[in-house]
Amino acid sequence: KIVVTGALGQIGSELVTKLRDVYGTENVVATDIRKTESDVVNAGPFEIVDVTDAKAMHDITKKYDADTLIHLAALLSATAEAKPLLAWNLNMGGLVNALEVARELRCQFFTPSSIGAFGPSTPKDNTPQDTIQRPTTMYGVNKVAGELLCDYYNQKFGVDTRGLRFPGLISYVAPPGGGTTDYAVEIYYEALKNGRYSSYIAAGTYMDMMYMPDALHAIIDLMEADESKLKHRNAFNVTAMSFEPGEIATEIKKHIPDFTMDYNVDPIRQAIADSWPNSIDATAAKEEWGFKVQYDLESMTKDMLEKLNVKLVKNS
Ligand code: VAH
Repeated sequence: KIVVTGALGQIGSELVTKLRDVYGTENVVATDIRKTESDVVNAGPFEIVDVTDAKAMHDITKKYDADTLIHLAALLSATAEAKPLLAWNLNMGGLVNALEVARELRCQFFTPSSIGAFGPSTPKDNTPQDTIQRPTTMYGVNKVAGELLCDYYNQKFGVDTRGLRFPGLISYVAPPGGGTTDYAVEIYYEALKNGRYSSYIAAGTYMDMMYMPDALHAIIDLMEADESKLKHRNAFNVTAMSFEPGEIATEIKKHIPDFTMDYNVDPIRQAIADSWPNSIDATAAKEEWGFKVQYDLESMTKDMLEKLNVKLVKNS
């Protein structure tokens, strides 16, 4: 059985559905701090869990006799920068609670890292798997500390911890909350609803991105990989594409010719984006567990606009 924290978040809301398809609905327990009217809550086992409550996490994992813990509950970069102490307490407190549960109950463990784990002194182009990591955001501090803590639990206690440094993830099911890369999701919603978008990230700002279906496959492929083949654990660089706002706007215009974009840069999220790489190198992931992607900017945009259009029409 698999327990997922943060199951109602951007990754969780799609990963739970995917895991239930692959491993069976009853084998995937979704947990989050709140309940919503959604398939994640109504279509399979769901529990309210506050990840800062170590006992609650332990009891739920034990109740379902889980052998895998996927810890997704966290504050993303922009929210973390606005509330750094809350971010430290939730992101690090939740992580150490989850790692303790994995140690005590012998669970395999996954938690995401991010391109946010790199900073201004990291090589910006084709950022290597092993390189300097001095992030200047609270989110980045949390992600680097999280990577080190997960490696420590593997080396010290033998917990099978694995992680992925995700780029910006683009999805049409649950929009992200509080991220810096969220512009690349919002732009599709706005293009369909209003035919225009005002980007809070400046032209020419390159960031790595990935379509959610590829991110879900990467999590499952990594967790099912032969442990003896892994030279790295926490966490693998993974990416599908790197683009700047003008390029995604141009791709959208191929489908919505009247679409226009202008810029209203948010200095806080721009500063976060400027501290991150332009593009990262995913060779280690490809070599050690066969990482691959299906979607590039063109195929993602086509699929995203089609699926989002259906969703917006249905909800209108
Ligand atoms: C964020 N979407 O913007 C997340 C992610 C690489 C970006 O970590 O904070």
